[in-house]
Amino acid sequence: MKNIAYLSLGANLGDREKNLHEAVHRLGELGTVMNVSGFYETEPVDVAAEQPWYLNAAVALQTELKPKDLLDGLLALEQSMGRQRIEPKSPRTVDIDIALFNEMAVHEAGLTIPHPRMHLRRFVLEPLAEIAPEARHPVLQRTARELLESLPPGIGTVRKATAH
Ligand code: PH2
Ligand code: MG
Ligand code: MG
Repeated sequence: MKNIAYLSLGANLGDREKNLHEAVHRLGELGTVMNVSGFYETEPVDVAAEQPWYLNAAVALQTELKPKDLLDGLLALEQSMGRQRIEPKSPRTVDIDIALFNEMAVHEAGLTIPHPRMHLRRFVLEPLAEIAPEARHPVLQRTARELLESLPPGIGTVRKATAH
């Protein structure tokens, strides 16, 4: 069974660009990378203290893994790239979140799909709409493009950084 997962990648520690490139490469261990967005320079949102700006991107991954197994693989990948979980939302070498998985809604311990805040976050929706404007949020019944267009302007600046 082939699934399509849309992943949101973010880094704001170390060589952010190198970290994202390495993460994309390593995602090949969990499936087939079908598409990668450009990299976006983004203002931190939802964080307690001041921290560096992020580089964010989106990836379409075709995978045979079930959602929970994909999550476990992503957490192991993050860890092997030196991610330290000091406290929630602290700066990180790489964070890889499952934004969408097919058009499934999943509620398990430690895993909610669609990602519960993806529809509010420009740093997720801009890269996602670049590679999959028609990807649909199964609960809100809106495409990535529609969700992006309905965001209020202003909060959380997002700029295209490189075409990678
Ligand atoms: N990730 C967070 C919290 N805030 N802000 C930006 N710009 N990019 C992120 O990837 C990000 C964030 C929690 O994972
Ligand atoms: Mg995250
Ligand atoms: Mg995460």
